[in-house]
Amino acid sequence: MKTYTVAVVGATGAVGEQIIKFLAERKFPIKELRPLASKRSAGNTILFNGEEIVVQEAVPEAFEGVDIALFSAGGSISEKLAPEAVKRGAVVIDNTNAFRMDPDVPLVVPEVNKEAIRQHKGIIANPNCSTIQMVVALKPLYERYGFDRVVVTTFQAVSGSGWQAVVELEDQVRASVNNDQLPLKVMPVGKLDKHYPIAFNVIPQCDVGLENGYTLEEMKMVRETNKIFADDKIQVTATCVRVPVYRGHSESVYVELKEDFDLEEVRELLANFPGIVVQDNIQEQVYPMPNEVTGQTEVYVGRIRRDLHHSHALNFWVVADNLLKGAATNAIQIAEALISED
Ligand code: 25A
Ligand code: L14
Repeated sequence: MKTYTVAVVGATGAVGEQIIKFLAERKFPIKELRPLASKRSAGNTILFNGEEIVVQEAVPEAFEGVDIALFSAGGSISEKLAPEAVKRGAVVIDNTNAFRMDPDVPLVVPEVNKEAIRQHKGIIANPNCSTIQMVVALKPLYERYGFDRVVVTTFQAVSGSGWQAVVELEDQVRASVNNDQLPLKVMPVGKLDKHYPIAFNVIPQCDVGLENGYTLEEMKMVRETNKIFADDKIQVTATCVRVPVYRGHSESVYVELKEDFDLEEVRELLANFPGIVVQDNIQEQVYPMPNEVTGQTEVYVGRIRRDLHHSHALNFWVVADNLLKGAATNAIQIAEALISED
């Protein structure tokens, strides 16, 4: 079997760590794993298949001989280093927002648009975590009924913003309980000056605010959905909210289908779709929650119900592990699809 040299940029980060764990679990055909991170982490070791591997600094030369490079170290690192990796012959699978809307870069969720991978010119983009779980849940509905209107509200875990945000939530919970002063460094957006507590709070902002009144995270959901379905007629409106959850994004989705539907058929379509698990029985209190999907690779759907007012509209709840299907799992599924063509 052909084997590959795989670099992971951001190997010590929240997503990079899951990528490395998952490459081992899925038995990805690896010749050499090359964990890359900032200078801070260079020299540390990570465990891969029981073997200790030294983390190297992510510099252009580190991509010599690399076949596949998985990037999860933030947009500015990808902008700088992804072209360097491509120049040296690697295919880049990028987890950041840097190239997603570039017309030369396929934006891929394998369950939805795997065939787009073939058009790559060196870089393939992994969509935003909130977009991925929504489009997986929408895909079987799109195929069967079509739709052009989606309204979504997200409830996003702090790990989406990286390790520092996870540590911040834990520290704030401890400080709150002890009546100590709260550390305020990351939420809602690390690189902005103003910070609010996320412990025992809800913040209606993920990523930076834009002139149109939406946040960048909300606009990612809008544009990425159009690109993934290759359908500019789909109208998405998003409200993205940060909640004090470590891991697992939840979303409330309203979708106006193009024709009337049978609710049982919708449940079956969703349940039979690869990558979706339906947990749906409100009377028995069955529905997905972030605490329970942590560590799972599927997209979980529940609270499926007919809208009370619009005859073709449906409401549902969708939960997935943002570090797995929202990032690492999707990236590795792209890599697997890529090498299946070799
Ligand atoms: O720039 P942006 O777009 O705003 O985004 C930056 C953030 O996006 C995260 C990324 O996560 C980062 O915080 N990110 C990127 N894609 C993501 C996605 N799809 C995503 N988050 C969710 N979904 P992160 O903070 O978890 O990881 C950052 C990784 O990037 C490496 N890095 C940073 N600067 C770099 C660089 N690599 C190369 N060149 C640079 N200039 C970074 O390496 C990390 O791998 P590091 O050495 O700087 O960080 C290691 C530090 O992380 C802390 N840490 C690690 N593990 C743990 C931990 N803390 C607590 N518990 C742990 N288990 C340590 O503090 C360590 O020092
Ligand atoms: O665009 O802070 O992939 O939750 C996804 C997670 C940006 C940050 C992306 C978060 C990131 C976002």
